[in-house]
Amino acid sequence: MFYLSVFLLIASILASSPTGGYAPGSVTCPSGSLTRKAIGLSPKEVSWVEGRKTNTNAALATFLENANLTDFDVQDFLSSNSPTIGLAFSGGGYRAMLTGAGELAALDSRTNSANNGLKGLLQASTYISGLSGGSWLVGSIALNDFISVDQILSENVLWDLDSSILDPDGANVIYDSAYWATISAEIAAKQLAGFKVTITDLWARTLSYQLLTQSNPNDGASLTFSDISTFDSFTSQQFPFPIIVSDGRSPNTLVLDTNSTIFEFNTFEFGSWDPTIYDFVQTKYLGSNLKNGNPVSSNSCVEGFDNGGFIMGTSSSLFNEVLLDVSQSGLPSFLQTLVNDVIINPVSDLNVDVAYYSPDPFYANTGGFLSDIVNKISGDDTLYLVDGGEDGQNVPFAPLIQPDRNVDVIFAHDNSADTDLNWPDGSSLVATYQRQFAPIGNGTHFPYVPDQNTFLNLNLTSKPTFFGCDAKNLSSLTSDYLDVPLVVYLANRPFSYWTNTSTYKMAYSYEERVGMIQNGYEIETRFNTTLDSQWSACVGCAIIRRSQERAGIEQSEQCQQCFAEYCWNGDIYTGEALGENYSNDGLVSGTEYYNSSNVAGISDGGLDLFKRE
Ligand SMILES: *[C@@H]1O[C@H](CO)[C@@H](O)[C@H](O)[C@H]1NC(C)=O
Ligand SMILES: *[C@@H]1O[C@H](CO)[C@@H](O)[C@H](O)[C@H]1NC(C)=O
Ligand SMILES: *[C@@H]1O[C@H](CO)[C@@H](O)[C@H](O)[C@H]1NC(C)=O
Ligand SMILES: *[C@@H]1O[C@H](CO)[C@@H](O)[C@H](O)[C@H]1NC(C)=O
Ligand SMILES: *[C@@H]1O[C@H](CO)[C@@H](O)[C@H](O)[C@H]1NC(C)=O
Ligand SMILES: *[C@@H]1O[C@H](CO)[C@@H](O)[C@H](O)[C@H]1NC(C)=O
Ligand SMILES: *[C@@H]1O[C@H](CO)[C@@H](O)[C@H](O)[C@H]1NC(C)=O
Ligand SMILES: *[C@@H]1O[C@H](CO)[C@@H](O)[C@H](O)[C@H]1NC(C)=O
Ligand SMILES: CC(=O)N[C@H]1CO[C@H](CO)[C@@H](O)[C@@H]1O
Repeated sequence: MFYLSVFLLIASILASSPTGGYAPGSVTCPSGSLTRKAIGLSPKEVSWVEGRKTNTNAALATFLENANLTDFDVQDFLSSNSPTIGLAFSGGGYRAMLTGAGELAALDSRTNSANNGLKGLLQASTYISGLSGGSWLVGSIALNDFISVDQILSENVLWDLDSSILDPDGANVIYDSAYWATISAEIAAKQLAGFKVTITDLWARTLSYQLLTQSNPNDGASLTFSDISTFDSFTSQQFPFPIIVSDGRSPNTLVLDTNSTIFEFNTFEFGSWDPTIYDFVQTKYLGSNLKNGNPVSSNSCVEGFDNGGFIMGTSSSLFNEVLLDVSQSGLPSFLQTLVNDVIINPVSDLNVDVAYYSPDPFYANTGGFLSDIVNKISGDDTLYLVDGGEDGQNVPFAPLIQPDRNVDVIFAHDNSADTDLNWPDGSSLVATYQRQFAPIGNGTHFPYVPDQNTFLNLNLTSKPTFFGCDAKNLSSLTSDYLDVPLVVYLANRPFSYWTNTSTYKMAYSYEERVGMIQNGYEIETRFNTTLDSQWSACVGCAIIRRSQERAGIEQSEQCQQCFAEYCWNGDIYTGEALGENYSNDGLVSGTEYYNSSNVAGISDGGLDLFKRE
């Protein structure tokens, strides 16, 4: 079974990048425009989601039947309602990837564990988004034909993080030099094919050795993000629609704020819903030279630019910084030049984390309003993309709050390092909440959330918290308040393992990986439901809430109790700051759901470069 899937993967890899390697290659252009305005979903996504709904409805029926909701008729409900569920996985390096993996595994019906009350919710979800470290999770799972976390752990072929990317085989210098030589040749080939390369290409290739299958003869060098659309598990709509997020940034600046343009990659399309771009291009033809969406020359389109590792590398480009520490003496001269350029050149230094998308697919398009901002990010023939968490929105909500996607409930997995001790404090939600009020928000909406102090001091990060529980109260945000998703917020928290490792910890032993993943599983399941036997019913109440509000159905007594327990009720913390005491140990000491004797200490060998995600 395993060998068979590897074989199938190899077969599809051979069919992707026309060069059979990392370099993109020329193909004949398809007819017609390769871009479209961001009006509605792409026809391909519409038809995929339609197929997906059959599967999610069946999985949701099973989940709701098992969740033991009282005064609720599952079949009756599903005969006229079909809630759309989105899952979001934040950035935060391997911490976010591994903790997120445990959270994901808790929702996966394939996970080999006792009933946890949530299994099958992955199968019931329509969308899954990731950025930076979260993109490694979503991307590597999707690009490996939706492999399960269980399979990754038991086969131990993916996510080998025993040694850092900088030193992939420990002390084995010969293996290392072969590794760097291969990577150098691949990136040089991309450059030779006429594409600008940056340190993001180097980051992308190294990352692929860990995230894409090692049984693959070229470690994902020719595996593209558009290839996902050819996988059996995708064409039969077995798993949610994967989306990876990245930010646009003007060249030679470090400015990123509310007004930054957010880009998404999905297997069909790449582009932005923001008014600054408001355009999508077919992912498969990224790298093609387009004018107003049409190929400049009909026999010179490009395929293979949308390399899967390159897209994950773009979303996590903050980690380019790590590569500046690599021992120069071990590197081929081509890579030495690439790395040295950003070390010694002050202008390049500002661009250390930039990925070049050149030619810019949206160059010379007619643009949206806010065209001054367009000119800054795509004013020449290159589109400049950086790490998806750099705008402070470290949980990738943007794709899930697009009204066209009709998402009813978002499970927000926040593994950010906001506090000094690397725990989340809700900053990402605050940033997404605020963005809706700027012109760049362009009709997206997000429920009310409080400030970070409230998150910490009212225990909104110490157990799951629901936001936007009562749609009517969102009528001050939009008249379409019933379409604003309810957010189930799950912040990183220690149960059996210290999952607040540094964002820049670059190596994890097998035992550390298992510890991180298990703690993620416990975050999602409320410590395997031991803290609340009603947890799965409460999750069910959150999922059905918007449908019930649309139909004017009163909540059951049980759901009202759940909402009293898990909804943020609008309170703002104004008392004496507990902040310092809170961050002294990252948790409220003495809580019933935390037992320090279960938590093994870990040594943190991570680099501490930035504290942004
Ligand atoms: C929770 O469930 C997981 C998966 O079955 C298991 O590995 C772990 O030991 C359980 N933890 C507790 C505290 O029961
Ligand atoms: C639902 O109830 C059944 C029967 O009482 C029980 O076996 C099952 O564990 C319950 N499920 C959950 C998620 O609590
Ligand atoms: C974002 O843009 C709007 C106008 O387009 C402007 O009013 C606002 O000040 C900008 N915000 C930031 C943080 O630059
Ligand atoms: C937060 O949790 C702690 C520990 O369980 C508890 O003592 C405190 O009252 C809680 N605060 C609020 C506002 O619920
Ligand atoms: C309800 O809406 C008001 C604004 O009208 C807002 O200040 C408050 O935080 C909201 N409450 C909740 C629980 O979302
Ligand atoms: C915070 O901790 C200090 C000692 O570190 C203690 O004196 C103080 O009472 C604590 N404050 C609260 C609100 O718990
Ligand atoms: C993790 O959190 C604990 C408790 O808050 C703290 O003692 C420890 O220093 C933190 N570790 C890191 C790497 O920040
Ligand atoms: C904490 O865990 C240890 C070891 O699992 C156990 O012996 C102890 O009773 C637990 N303490 C509490 C307060 O639950
Ligand atoms: C809802 C909304 O405001 N949508 C706008 C988003 O931006 C595009 C491009 O400027 C407009 O055409 C839409 O009307």
